[in-house]
Amino acid sequence: MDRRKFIQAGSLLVAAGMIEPVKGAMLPTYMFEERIEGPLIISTWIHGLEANRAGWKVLQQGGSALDATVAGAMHTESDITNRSVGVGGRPDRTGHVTLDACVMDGDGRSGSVGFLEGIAHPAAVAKAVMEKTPHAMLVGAGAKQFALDHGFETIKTPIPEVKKDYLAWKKENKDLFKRPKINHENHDTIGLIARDANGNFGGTCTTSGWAYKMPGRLGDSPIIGAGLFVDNEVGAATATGLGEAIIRVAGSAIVVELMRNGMKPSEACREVVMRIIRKNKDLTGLQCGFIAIDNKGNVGGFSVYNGFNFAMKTNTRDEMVDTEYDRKW
Ligand code: SD4
Repeated sequence: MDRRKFIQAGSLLVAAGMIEPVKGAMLPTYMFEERIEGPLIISTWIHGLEANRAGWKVLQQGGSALDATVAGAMHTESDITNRSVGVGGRPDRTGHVTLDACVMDGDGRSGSVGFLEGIAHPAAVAKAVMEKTPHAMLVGAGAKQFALDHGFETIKTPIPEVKKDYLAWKKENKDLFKRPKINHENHDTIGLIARDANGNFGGTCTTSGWAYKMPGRLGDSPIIGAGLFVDNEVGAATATGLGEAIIRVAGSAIVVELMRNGMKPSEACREVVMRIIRKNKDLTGLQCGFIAIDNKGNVGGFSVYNGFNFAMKTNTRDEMVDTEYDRKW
């Protein structure tokens, strides 16, 4: 029996009351039953389509998976309509737009920046941290100085539309600890993972983080093992959603470890999402989603709530994929 039929048969057995479903969960499913050959790049959310195309150019020219994901991330960082990444990002509650990003390659090299203000491409700065320093992470004023010393492009943030929204928010919003609603209407962090023509993996994650966060707050996106993890021996995973919940389960690192122990990408993503669900009594607004690729070319994802999707580009595909989820909004 092939896997699709197996899953359908499983669903029928559940419907007929012949097997018990896991409480509050769906049967594990696989987004793709084919094993994808050759280079591939996948990225969170709809803006991933264009980011993937930018990354694909690098892959087509024989470039590395890491460089492809950085190119894709930089594309999204330049998009002034994106409210959670780069130049168009929303500020913290004091009006400062602070950007976070990390990169990792399949040999375990990584770089990261956090709380970086006024620099257009945190993903590229994260890569420079990896390549040009003995460190894994630079934050705040030090990260900015490093970026300036290395000639990275500067920006003025928040951009006027974002500042207008911020001022309106400040007037109306007294509940400073309210959770953001991260769903299909309000999302944008981009996590990209890829496999290149040599079979090497790489990934990048970049964000302006939780809108109106406390100053100094970092989410999962610049944290290696939380927002991103890559290992050529296994594959790669990246995350989007409420960073605090993702950090607390070491999300992307665990997805990769579960794949190392034999789970398919969707199963591994689902297992980490279910841990998040078990650990958080209040799931109001707590959207988190993971996507992953394994070194056999299986691709998958899973999210807490419906509405999460990812973009996928391969030699034959250029499309959005809806992930499975545990809860409905
Ligand atoms: C964060 N994970 O800073 C990011 C936010 C996000 O879609 O993914 N938004 O917590």
